[in-house]
Amino acid sequence: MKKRTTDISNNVDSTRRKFLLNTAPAVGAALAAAGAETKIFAGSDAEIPSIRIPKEIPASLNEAPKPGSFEGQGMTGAEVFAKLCKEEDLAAMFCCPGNYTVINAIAAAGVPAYGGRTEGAMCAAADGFSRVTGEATACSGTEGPGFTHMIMNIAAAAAARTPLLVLASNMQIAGDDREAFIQTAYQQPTTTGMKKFGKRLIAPDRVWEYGAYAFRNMKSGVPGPVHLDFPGEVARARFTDPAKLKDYYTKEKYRCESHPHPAPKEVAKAVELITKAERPILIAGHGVFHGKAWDVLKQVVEKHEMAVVTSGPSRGHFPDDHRLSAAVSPDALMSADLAIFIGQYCMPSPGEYRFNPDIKTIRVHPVPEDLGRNWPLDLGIVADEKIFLEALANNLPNKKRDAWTAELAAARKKYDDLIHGQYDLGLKYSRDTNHLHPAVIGKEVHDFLYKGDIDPKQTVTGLGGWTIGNYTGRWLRANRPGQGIVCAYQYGAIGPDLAMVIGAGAAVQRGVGPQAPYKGAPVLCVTSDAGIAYSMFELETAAKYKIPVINLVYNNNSWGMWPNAVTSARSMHMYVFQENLRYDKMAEGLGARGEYVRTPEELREALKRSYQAAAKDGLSTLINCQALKEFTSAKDYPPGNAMNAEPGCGAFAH
Ligand SMILES: Cc1ncc(C[n+]2csc(CCOP(=O)(O)OP(=O)(O)O)c2C)c(N)n1
Repeated sequence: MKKRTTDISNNVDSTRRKFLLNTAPAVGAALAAAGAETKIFAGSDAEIPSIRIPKEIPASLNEAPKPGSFEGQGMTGAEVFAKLCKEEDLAAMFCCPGNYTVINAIAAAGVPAYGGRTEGAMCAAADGFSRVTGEATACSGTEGPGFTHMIMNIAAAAAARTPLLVLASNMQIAGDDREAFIQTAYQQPTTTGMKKFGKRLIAPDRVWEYGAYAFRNMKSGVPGPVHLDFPGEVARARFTDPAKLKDYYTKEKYRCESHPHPAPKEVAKAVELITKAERPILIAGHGVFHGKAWDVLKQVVEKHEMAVVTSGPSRGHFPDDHRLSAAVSPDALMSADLAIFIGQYCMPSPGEYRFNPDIKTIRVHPVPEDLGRNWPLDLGIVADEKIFLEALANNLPNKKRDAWTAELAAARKKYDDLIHGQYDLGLKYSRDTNHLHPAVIGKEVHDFLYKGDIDPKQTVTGLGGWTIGNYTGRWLRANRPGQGIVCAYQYGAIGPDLAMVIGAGAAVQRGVGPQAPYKGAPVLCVTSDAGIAYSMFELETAAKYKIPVINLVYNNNSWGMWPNAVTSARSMHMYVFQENLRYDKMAEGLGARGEYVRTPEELREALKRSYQAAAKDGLSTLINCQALKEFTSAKDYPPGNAMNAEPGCGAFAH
């Protein structure tokens, strides 16, 4: 029998420090060092055992990969599929148990795998990992209930064009339409409208072929979710001879790396339009991030002095702190006379962007079908984003645009004054009420991450919530590729935020892609009290894998839409919660740290403590920021809640 570990210390901090001193930073090694005797949270009652990481976790994380082989017993269908996932560098898989044969095979093949508490949150975590790296990731759950729990976050990933592999199943084709045993679900119709490609596999010998379909779709053109469901007959089929598999050839043969090049006369036309314009603005969409085109982007706009604003679910592929960035100068947007959309996967309609209705438009996109949708074009070009930017770098002349850059700088100053004015007012409200106004939270986080001792390019942030999302969006910055994720991007889901940032944190912990220079750094999430309900339990997942997340909860005791109930006498109870809930204490119960703050000073100190615990010891913290629901209302606390200009920082629709 296992020895029961009890903790007789009442001093939680000193116990944690002892534990942390024994802990190495890297994932497997850290958890191996932690081992079965690790105490993460010390209860005061000697009879109650401490929360701890069981030895099975580090032991299984440190196991060497063991891919299947055609020798002997042969490979299962799941192992064949896992082999393809590994050869395609599937960056990570997030799952809850279910679809057992498939998840075990993928983990055994050596794909980094994570197990969490809800399938929906695991789907968001996989999305978050992809949003900060551009890599394809997977999520998985059991056929009926696990899969349907993911739906909101599959739809959010579709809106964000995430290369997300949705895997689910367990049941057998033999049980189709019979309600045999439990859980059978018609999966593919359920993801209609939320995927780029999907298939229920029915022929075991086509498992490799459909794996190829999946990665061809995720890695070509505009990415998007792919949904494969794996009945038992496919997952558990056995193959001892690769010749029995249909289309069993390598990725070099089942997809290609050829990308569309713009015609020279199209480049010449673009150069002419850009050179003639007085105030051009380049909208660098998700395709610029996916195409890793950030260096050539900077080269082009510096050479020719264009304004740039990033759009999409990932931010930072052009730095917000660059003098040519229009992300924090919304007043300049209206005077732009030429918009150059590059890699804008999800197009707004005119009026949704704060541009002059007469603005001329060039749009560069890797597939022709979307050109001209929603937004009228003066020039549409089918091209790979990076290849087009390279052509511009070679063909655009050097140009100075002193009037335009001066206007950008003046607009930036005006915006800065505006948000500082909101902060001053928020500070007054905070002092008057002894509750934290959202403008104060935004400014405190900003100063802490970008104005103090921390490298302003280091910390990945993710943002959700309604009132808090709008306020904090004005203060968060993305100064390098993959530094910021917009959790609510386009789909507007409340709640995936923390799970998404934990996924992003896993990518930072492993130093994947643009996260490599910041490997192991803490990540920070700002979410709401309504939002935390959807992801809260994943603090346990963060603790289990030692992914250090600092999670601020804007606790205004309500769904921020409560003003909708004001004129409906029997409604308010549906919009408000119990007041002063202790999300921080719940976090402690899940193996994270908790902080409860009501003043700017308390928040500042909590941020410092939390970052230190995260950076040094891999611990996560939930900072419960106590607010008042009335801060949302312009009548009670002007200016109340308002959405931000798009495109720019704080934009989330496009
Ligand atoms: C899953 C989900 N449910 C409901 C909504 C509709 N909705 C949009 S914003 C909002 C209020 C959210 O309140 P909260 O997240 O607490 O934000 P706060 O204003 O307090 O920052 C609601 C209900 C939504 N977008 N997503």
